[in-house]
Parts: sequence; structure tokens; C-alpha cells
Amino acid sequence: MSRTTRRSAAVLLTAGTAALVLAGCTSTAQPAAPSGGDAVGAPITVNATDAACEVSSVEAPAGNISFSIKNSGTKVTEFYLYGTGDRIMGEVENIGPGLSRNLIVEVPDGGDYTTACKPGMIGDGIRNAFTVTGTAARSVDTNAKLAEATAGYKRYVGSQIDALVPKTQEFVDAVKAGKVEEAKALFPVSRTYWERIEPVAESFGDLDPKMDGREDDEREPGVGFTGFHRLEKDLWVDGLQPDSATVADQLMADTKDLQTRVAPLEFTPVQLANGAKELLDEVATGKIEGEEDRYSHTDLWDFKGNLDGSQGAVAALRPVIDEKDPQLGPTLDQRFAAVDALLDEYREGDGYKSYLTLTEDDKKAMAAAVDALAEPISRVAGVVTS
Ligand SMILES: [Cu+2]
Repeated sequence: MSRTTRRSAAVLLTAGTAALVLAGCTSTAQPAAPSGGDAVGAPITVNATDAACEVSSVEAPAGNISFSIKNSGTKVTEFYLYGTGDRIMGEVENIGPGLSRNLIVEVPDGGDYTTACKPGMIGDGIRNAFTVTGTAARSVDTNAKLAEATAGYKRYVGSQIDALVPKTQEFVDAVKAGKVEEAKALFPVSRTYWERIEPVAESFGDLDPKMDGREDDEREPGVGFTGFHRLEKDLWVDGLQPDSATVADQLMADTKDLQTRVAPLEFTPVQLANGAKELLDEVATGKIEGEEDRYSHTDLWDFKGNLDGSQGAVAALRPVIDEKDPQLGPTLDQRFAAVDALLDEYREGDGYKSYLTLTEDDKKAMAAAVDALAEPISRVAGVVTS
């Protein structure tokens, strides 16, 4: 789960992460895009303060819409473009005070949308209506390479979900049978598939908090702490509880619900590019800090899952990237390999060592490698829409 709804996010953004996020975020400059066609127009500026979310235009034509978000407030903020039912069309997380980030969102259909800034990264945010006019051909409809890219990513997501469902079932069955050691061994395995497709899962706003929420997340009154991390706490800290089996059943039901909802999804190239970047943000904020799996310390498994997922999205886009910016692909290969090589040092058995074995220097080295990868990844959205 992203840190999106988490009050503690800003607090946990310690010096190391802040530097990482800062370096990663300031380098998202898009290459100047030609006007017309599918290209991105001049960005709509968003001035995010602690009390306001000033969007320079409340309307844009359908197609690729570009936002340039500046955080002029004192709190870490986020920016969202929502469609009907708060479906996330595009988002930028973890924008530190004084920083700017760019976001390109592909919106093929005209209609009513909503912009939101979330100072402090909590609650519904400061919302404004946003209108998209006309309709644009989906970029995948107009370009065979882009169509193949999104079809390839759809196959990737499908294959991950098809593994997530039975692996989660094994985990849930072990919990319900009271087989604690077996359940502990299965926990990081099932999560790997979840973490690879996390941005897709997160796009369903209601499922992610139930399945991957943390104990200290903000919740609606009466909504409990459930999902993977609740069972993680039971297994590693509290021991199985009277309602552990109910929580396990709900996790399984939600996983199947996710599978059903993902099946008809069609992706856009921009979503792939943004998803690849979001997965690295996940690594920076959740895994390198040991925040995500705070009871089991299996964070490095999730780290690898996020990295795989990011690479999966980039790989699907690769023919398009190679056509438009021949230097970018090899740079991405090299930076992915560097992070992988670093992670390999912590391999143990079929998985990874405990997060607790990492020294501060280890974490710094990982943050630097992830940062070096985040920079070229942040250029992918601009390249595929150019
Ligand atoms: Cu997560």
C-alpha cells in the first residue's frame, strides 16, 4: 500500500528518504513536447498550499493532460485527478515542501473530473471540479506499438493476479488451520504478487485500505484494521486471535474481488509509465524504511516485488521507448540491474534476509540506487507521449 492515507507518512519521512524523494522528484522535467496530435500541451499549474489547491485551469481538452504541481505549503502533499467514483486517473505522492513535480494523465473521455491536493497526505483533500471536453482517440488506438505495450502489460497483470489468488488462498488456509509457521513462510510469497501490481490494486480506492492497510492508518469510524498486515501482526506479535479466521476469509474475498475488477481493465501507456514510477516511490517510502512489514520484517521481498512490477511496466513500453529515445532503454537496463545486484546481496533461501539485518549504510546505498533508477523512470511518461 502507498503511504497515501497515512498520517504518519510525513513523520516517517526521515532525512534519508527526504533526500531521496527530493532528488527523485526534482528531476521529473519533461522534454518539451510538440503541440498537436497526442502530444502533451503546456502544463496546467497547481499551487498546493496547506489550505488551498489552486489549479490554473478548471478545464482541458481530452487527451494527455499535463499538470505541474508546486508544493508551496509546509506539509508534504499529494495531487490527484479523480474520475467518477473517485477512480484515480493519475496521482503524485510525497511532494515535499518547496518541491515541484510533473504529472501527465491520459484522459480520453470528456466529462466531470475532480482535482485534489492532500496537504499532510490525509483525508479527502482539497477538491475542485475539473472538466474535460471532447473526446480523444486513446493513444493505444492510434499506434500499434502502444497497443502492443498496453496489451503486454495487461497480460502481465493478469498473470500476477492469477498467481496472487492461489498463493493468498494457501496463506489464508494456513492461518485458518492455526499453522503459524507455515503461514509465516507463505506471507511474503503471496505479497510478492500483490506488490508487483500495487498501483493497479490501489486504483480501486476501497480495496487497498482493506487488504494492505496499516494499523496506524486513518480509517472511517467503525472500520477495523484488516488484511495482510493485520494477519502479519497476529502471526508475528499477538498470536492468532478469535477473529483471525474472519479477517483471513475477508482477505481472500477481497483478493477474488480484485481479480474480477481487474479483468476488464484496459491500460494506457501513461498509466504504465506512471505506475512504474509509483512502484519506486513505494520502495522509497515503504520498504527502505522498513515501514511496510513492520512485524515480519519481510520488506525486502516486497521491495523486490515493487521492482519487478516497475520493470514489467517498463518492459511492456520498451519498443515505444526505443523508438522515441534510444538512450533511455539502456540507461534503464543498467539502473535496474544495479538495484537488483544490491538486493541480491541480501538473498537467503528462496527469499530475502530480515530487514533488521540492514545497516544504515545499507539503507543509504539502496536509497541511492533506487534514486538513480527513479530519475530515468520519471522520464518515461514524457517520452512515450512525445
Ligand atoms: Cu503496499
